[in-house]
Parts: sequence; structure tokens; C-alpha cells
Amino acid sequence: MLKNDILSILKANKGKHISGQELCEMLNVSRTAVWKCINELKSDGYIIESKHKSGYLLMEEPDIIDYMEISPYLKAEFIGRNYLHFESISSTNDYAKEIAPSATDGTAIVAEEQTSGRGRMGRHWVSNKGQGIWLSMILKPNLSPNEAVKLTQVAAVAVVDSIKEIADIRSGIKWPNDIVINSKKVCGILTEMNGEIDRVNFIVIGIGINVNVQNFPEDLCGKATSLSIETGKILDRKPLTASILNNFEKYYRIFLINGFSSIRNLCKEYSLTLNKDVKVIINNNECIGRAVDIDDDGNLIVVFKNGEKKTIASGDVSVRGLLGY
Ligand code: BTX
Repeated sequence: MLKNDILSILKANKGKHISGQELCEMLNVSRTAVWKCINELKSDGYIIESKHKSGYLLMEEPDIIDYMEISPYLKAEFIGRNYLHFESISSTNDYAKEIAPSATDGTAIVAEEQTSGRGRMGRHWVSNKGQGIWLSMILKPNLSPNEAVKLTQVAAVAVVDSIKEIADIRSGIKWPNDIVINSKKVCGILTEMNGEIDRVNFIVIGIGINVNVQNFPEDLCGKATSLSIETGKILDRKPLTASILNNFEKYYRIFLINGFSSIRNLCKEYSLTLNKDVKVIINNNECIGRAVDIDDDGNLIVVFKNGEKKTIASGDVSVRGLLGY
């Protein structure tokens, strides 16, 4: 796309004017075509100085996570290569499910804001404009549904690595789907599936990360945090978005080739649930036990006070740490 090419040239020449004539020659297009793209970039939020004789200078880039902005950091080969970006959407997971039947494997849907972001069991997910990464990925693996549920933990491992890589802070996994820093939730993962008993049609993995959120609604105070609150810095969402896609693709490939057991050690290493007392709620009954292991299927092994050992599958139960997360 010509607009992308012009933007890449302006970015590569930061601090230096580049003339309309140079752009035309480099890209083999007309002056009018260049002028039209520059205007489009300006209305996308790029501040571009246009000076008679010296040409165009990129002064400021908008804080948006569209494909043009994240692609310089994107190394993944198929995750996020089809990338749909929205200013505002009800829920990236809902949209992903809508388009999944005809979408390509690895399609990513990203929004600056979600007006009806969802957590598990219909819970609401706060998704403030421009302050987080609200992302869904469409996957079409050749897997049975009981294998597919393990992808939540594959995604969780990828997110922990990306947070470390970009924000330089350690986070952990509250089994199976929350990423937590200092006992507060910084990210939630929602995996949804469409399929038959023995076959998956598609999977949607939704990831919501609080990046630069400064204030949460009252009911989340003390429970939620953001990377910015924890690091004391405003973080660039662009490399973080790409890093999540890169790391997810890496672990997803390992999972597809070698199975969950190859990810298990990292799940255990990053787990904040293991070796802690947990409250397991099964059919409204609360039982207290100790989480002792994560097995090769991604289940949590809990030993209860009466000595009974149970295998807890995600989705079956609600697991709470006794001391917050
Ligand atoms: P969950 O059901 O484990 O967590 C939901 C609970 O988390 C809420 O009931 C609330 O207490 C708390 N919460 C709500 N918003 C936030 C927030 N921003 N930060 C921390 N805690 C919060 C977790 O569900 C899965 C969330 C997935 C969100 C992604 S965003 C992209 C995709 N689209 C979509 O609609 N959902 C997913």
C-alpha cells in the first residue's frame, strides 16, 4: 500500500525533510498520489510538516496500534499477518467469532477501545480507549476440543514473556487465565471455541492487557493494575502488541508439534497458584486445598484438607488464592 510505503520512508528519515519529488521517484507514483496519502496520514493522526521546497517531515506519530505501527516489530509469520484494527468495537472476541468461518488462520483483531469487553461467564472487561491492548486471535488448528482449552495457558506463557521483554517486569500466571503483578490482575485471557465433539472449527483467544491505565472503576481498585502503574512509566503499546503475537506464535508452534507437556514447565515456573492454598468452588461448594502441580493436560492438581487429591480442569471450577491472587 502506497500510504504504508510513504510512512516507512518518512519514519526512516526522521528529523530530515524529504521532498515530494523524491517520494515520487522512489515509489514511481505521481505528485497527486503522494499528496493524497500525506493528507490521509495527517487525518490518521500523524503530524507531518509540509514545507515548500524542502518537503515533508514526520514530527509526531499517533499512539495507535494499527498494522502500520506494529509491523516494524512483528516477526511472526502467520499470527497477526492478517491484522484488523478498530478505533472502537463492542468486543474483539465477538467480532472474531463473527468473521472466523471465512478468516485466515492467525488473523488478529485489535481495538483501541471495547464498549462491551467480556471476561469469562459473561463478566465485564474494562477496556479503556488507547490505554491497553484489546486483542483477539483466530486459530484454526487440527485439534480436538480438549486440546484446544490448553491454549489459554500457552497464551499466558507468551504474555508473561512479552511483559518481561518490553516492560522489564516479572508477572505470573494465576491458573489458568489471569496474569498478575503484585497480587493484582494486569491481564485476562478468554479462550472461546466453535466445534463439534471431536473437532475444532475455530478458536478465538482474547487477550486484554492494562498497559497505560491509570485509574480503574471503584470495584476494581485493589484488584486490578496496569504495567504503567507497576513500572511508573508510560509504555509503548506497539512493540508490546507485536511481541505478544511473536511469542504466541513461538509457543503455539511448540504446542502443536510437541503437545502441552512441552509448555508445562514454563506454566509451572510462571505459576502463582502452585504451592499455595486455594479455595476451589465446585457447584457452589467451597473446598480449601493446596495446589501441588499442573499436569501434562494443563489441569491443576489440588490436595484437599482431608488428604483427597483432585484433578481440576479449567472451566470446571473457580479457583481463588486465599490471600488475594
Ligand atoms: P475473567 O472473567 O477472569 O475476569 C473478569 C473480571 O476481572 C471482572 O469481573 C472484573 O472483576 C475484573 N476486571 C474487569 N476488567 C478488568 C481489567 N481491565 N483489569 C483487571 N481486572 C478487570 C478475564 O475474564 C478475561 C478477559 C479477556 C478480555 C479480552 S480483551 C480482548 C478480548 N475481547 C473481549 O471481549 N474479551 C477479551
